[in-house]
Amino acid sequence: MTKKRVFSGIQPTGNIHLGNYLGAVKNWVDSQDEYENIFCVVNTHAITIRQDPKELKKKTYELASMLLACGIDIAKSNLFIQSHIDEHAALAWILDCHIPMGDMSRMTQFKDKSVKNPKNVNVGLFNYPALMAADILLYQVDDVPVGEDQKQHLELARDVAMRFNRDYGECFKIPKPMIPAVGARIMGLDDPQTKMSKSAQGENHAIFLLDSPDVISRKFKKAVTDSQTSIVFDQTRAGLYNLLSIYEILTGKTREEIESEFEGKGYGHLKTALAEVVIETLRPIQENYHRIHKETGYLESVLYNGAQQVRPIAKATYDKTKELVGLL
Ligand code: AQP
Repeated sequence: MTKKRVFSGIQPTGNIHLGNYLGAVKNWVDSQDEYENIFCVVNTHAITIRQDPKELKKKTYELASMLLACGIDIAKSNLFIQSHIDEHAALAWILDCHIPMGDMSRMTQFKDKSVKNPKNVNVGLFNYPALMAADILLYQVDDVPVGEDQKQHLELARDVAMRFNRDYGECFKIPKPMIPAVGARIMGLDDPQTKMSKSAQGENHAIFLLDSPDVISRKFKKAVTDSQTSIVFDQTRAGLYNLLSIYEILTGKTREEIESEFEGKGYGHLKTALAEVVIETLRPIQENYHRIHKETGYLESVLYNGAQQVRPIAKATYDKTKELVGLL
């Protein structure tokens, strides 16, 4: 039986954090055997926010090393860099011409990011979802494993694909979101009302995958909770719920087991236990990262081969699209 195909991407816009890991990367790694996997460092998306060119290139390779360090196995998965395949940007243009302004204007990420970057609200930032739709539709994928924040973009990708198929004839497979039940939206430790984000400023906002044990302990100690005392899964207590969710995913324990583990104990206990679990989870990832990142030749060959393998799929879809709209 042929395996279903998944595609997902991550931006080299900063340091990868626990939200990216739990909401996306961990799931990519855990389900590698089940699927035919295509993963991508989406550097073309990253320039929707102004980047230092040298830093962008450095971050792109660091992120690719980190994905391998997290357990992306090139024997089971394809890993490449978005800008190495020109069809992403080219298909995005054709899709742009088929997405109503009204649909695009509803995207909440554009609104959030324009507020965060008022000096550079560019057309690319607005069109970001068309490029994301192209990333996915090029590879005729079944499922897209992403965090909750990408759900709206994925709906737009599905809509444009269905509209295109209806108007021009069958071209794109309609992808489905694959959003984890827990961890789909890890919140900032300093502000549990906002999602953990690479580009947020606060010193204690995010746990980065390369943070040292001391830094991880310090950030959890400072994590915002509330003035109550019981340690229970209660969504209305956002800070506590966030910490418990991270603990739940990383320990694999049930909610009942966790609540009884911390019964009668204070937030300090939870924060210490959580820091230990995160430190132990990240220890092998950090060791792998430092080893892989030194092997520049190896990394470049992985990414080159990755692009070589998937380019024919991208090209076939793009050529079909061009033909259907009368461009070929
Ligand atoms: N806080 C989060 N909780 C769960 N999942 C998350 N993801 C991002 N933040 C969280 C998921 O990580 C994947 C890669 O994200 P991205 O690099 O494409 O960019 P993003 O969603 O815009 O992530 P950031 O960290 O907030 O980056 P910046 O600050 O650059 O915008 C996606 O699957 C995403 O859902």
